[in-house]
Amino acid sequence: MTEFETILLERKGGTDGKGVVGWITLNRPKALNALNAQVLDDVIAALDELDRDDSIGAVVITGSAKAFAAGADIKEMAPKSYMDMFLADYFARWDRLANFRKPTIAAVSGYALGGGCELAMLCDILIAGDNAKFGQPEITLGVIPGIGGSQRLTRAIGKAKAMDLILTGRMIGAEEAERSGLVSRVVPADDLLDVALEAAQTIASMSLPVAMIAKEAVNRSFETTLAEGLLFERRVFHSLFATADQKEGMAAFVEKRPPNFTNS
Ligand code: CO8
Repeated sequence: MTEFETILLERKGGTDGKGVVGWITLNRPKALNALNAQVLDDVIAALDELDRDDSIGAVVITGSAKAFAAGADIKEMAPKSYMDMFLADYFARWDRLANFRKPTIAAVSGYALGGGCELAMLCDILIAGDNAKFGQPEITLGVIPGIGGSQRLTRAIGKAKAMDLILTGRMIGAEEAERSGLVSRVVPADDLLDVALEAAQTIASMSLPVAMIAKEAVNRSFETTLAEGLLFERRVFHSLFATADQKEGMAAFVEKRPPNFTNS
């Protein structure tokens, strides 16, 4: 796999009949994985590579034990003018992750602040170590969240809690994050990477097109009415009966054996 300046890109899993996982580790330890332009370029290039690789069925993004990411790079942003930010449409390209079609898991240990919390929320599933700390402290820097925090956090945890975090800038721990609906699982910090790999391998063992369609269906719920979303789901559900993987999955159940999906 390609080598990058600010991230490590690996391929994991794939043994014992398990699915193959693309593994991205943010790697700017001296800056607590602060997200600068290079990190963005590297993550996008890695996602492009993982997208092209048909053997990859899920992707995990993680950081270090101390920090998933402590936010956008404040030192890079500090001197910028309005026109710098506007003309570059600063950080709009993180949409690449939101629009990435294969399932993604954020495995969060330590700080996930500002852009770090937003990066985790761009993933489909968020698994936290019990040492994780989440927050949107932008207001303490004289700005507001800029990679979706005011929108995705509010959808994830509701208005009262989102207002609390965004207006006070306070951090919450993993337990409060799970209670609030931001996080799907909290696990002992030492087990985080194993649990994330296990979950990603499980997803990668499914039919990739079916997993991609399931992800699309859940994401529709954020963009449309209930009636339209339900119709979308039902029509897509019907369409899966044109796939070999539906035939295989149901035949395997009836024959009491594991399915052998062929992504077709
Ligand atoms: N940017 C740049 N450098 C950082 C960042 C950051 N976000 N966070 C930490 N660092 C650096 C520190 O400057 C320090 O570097 P140095 O050793 O050269 O002084 C190094 O990482 C270690 O950090 P600390 O010494 O501060 O470590 P502590 O353990 O004492 O504290 C904290 C850890 C609490 C996480 C602390 O580092 C902190 O508060 N960091 C900033 C958190 C923050 O405010 N994040 C939000 C950033 S703003 C943002 O994300 C906006 C996103 C939207 C932008 C979109 C634009 C459109």
